[in-house]
Amino acid sequence: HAAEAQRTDLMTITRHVLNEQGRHPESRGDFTILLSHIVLGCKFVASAVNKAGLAKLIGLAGDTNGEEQKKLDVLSNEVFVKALVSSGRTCVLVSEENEEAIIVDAPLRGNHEFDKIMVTVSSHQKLHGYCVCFDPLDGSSNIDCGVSIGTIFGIYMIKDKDNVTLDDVLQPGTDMLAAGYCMYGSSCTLVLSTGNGVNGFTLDPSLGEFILTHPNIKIPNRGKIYSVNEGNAKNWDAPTAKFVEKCKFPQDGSPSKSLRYIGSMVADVHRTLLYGGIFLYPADQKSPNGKLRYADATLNCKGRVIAEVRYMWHGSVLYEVFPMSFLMEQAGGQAFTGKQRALELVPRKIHDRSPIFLGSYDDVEDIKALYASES
Ligand code: AHM
Ligand code: MG
Repeated sequence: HAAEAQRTDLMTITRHVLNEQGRHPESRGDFTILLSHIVLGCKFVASAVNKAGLAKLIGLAGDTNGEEQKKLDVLSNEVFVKALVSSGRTCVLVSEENEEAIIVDAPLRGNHEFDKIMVTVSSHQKLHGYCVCFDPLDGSSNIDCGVSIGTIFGIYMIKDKDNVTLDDVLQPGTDMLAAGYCMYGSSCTLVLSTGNGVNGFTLDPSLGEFILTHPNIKIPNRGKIYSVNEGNAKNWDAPTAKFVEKCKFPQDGSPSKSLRYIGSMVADVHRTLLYGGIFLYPADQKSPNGKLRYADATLNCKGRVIAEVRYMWHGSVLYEVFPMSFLMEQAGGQAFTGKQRALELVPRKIHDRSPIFLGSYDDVEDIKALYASES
């Protein structure tokens, strides 16, 4: 009977978030509204990703005038920006695809008449405004061969939505209100935390709804898998190299770990969250004396050389490192930069990057110990 009850009593993502909201009597549903727009973006991208191969080969209906199809990442970005702005709850958007932060026009920050009627706020009350940092479609190298890709997002509350500045975005990850990702894989899975554990929802295409399939995800304390681009090994620093050596040739009698690396952060992190283990995007010292300089991505760069930056930082702080670190901690794991707890970073620029080690609590303890013994 219990199994039957599960099948007929569907916990959709909206219902779940509304339930959570019930614990905060002061809340008026602004977050639920924002989230429903994010969910819409994810559904759109899921459908576009599914059609992408076909669209390329035979073209899609409606695309008759020979215009080139928009690249999926560009299309996804447009969809998310429009969905977020039309939620009427966003003040600032930071997207991997946009060099500058998008400051939402004041009338669209939840002040318009429609909302005043719908949400019945009295004149002295203000609707909540949010900042959303996102990578609309991460894992671009995997798009054309049909391997899993994903959307990543992190959400902050804006303090004063009538005076929005970039400082509202350049906050430590510990200030984040919620974070999540959606993976477009063999199934479409949305993983979300609003600071009260982590839950996973799978898209039922026949219903068009995300259904709670992975309640209260906890990452195993130790895992059997490590995940890293070993092609960069010659540029690793000593702690990373030692760590990976130990994964392959453990000295303490424990079994060696398996290597899994997809090259889509969402897919690699999702597997890490469910199976345990560690995902590494280490600092990359690309010179014999460790001093060669690569861009720190302040220009949305992909490896463009500029002066005086020592490493090529990989994970973007705002829309990769913070959301994934938030989820890991919420699931009982850890996230570390090689120097500090990842969520305590304070980004100086919106496209700042950082090395990242995240996953099972004990596995991350090991890499922390190696860095500590180095300094
Ligand atoms: P993208 O922003 O071009 O999509 O690249 C981001 C992806 C991440 O998802 C993944 O972790 C990383 O690039 C893999 O990089 P590499 O192929 O250098 O190992
Ligand atoms: Mg990316």
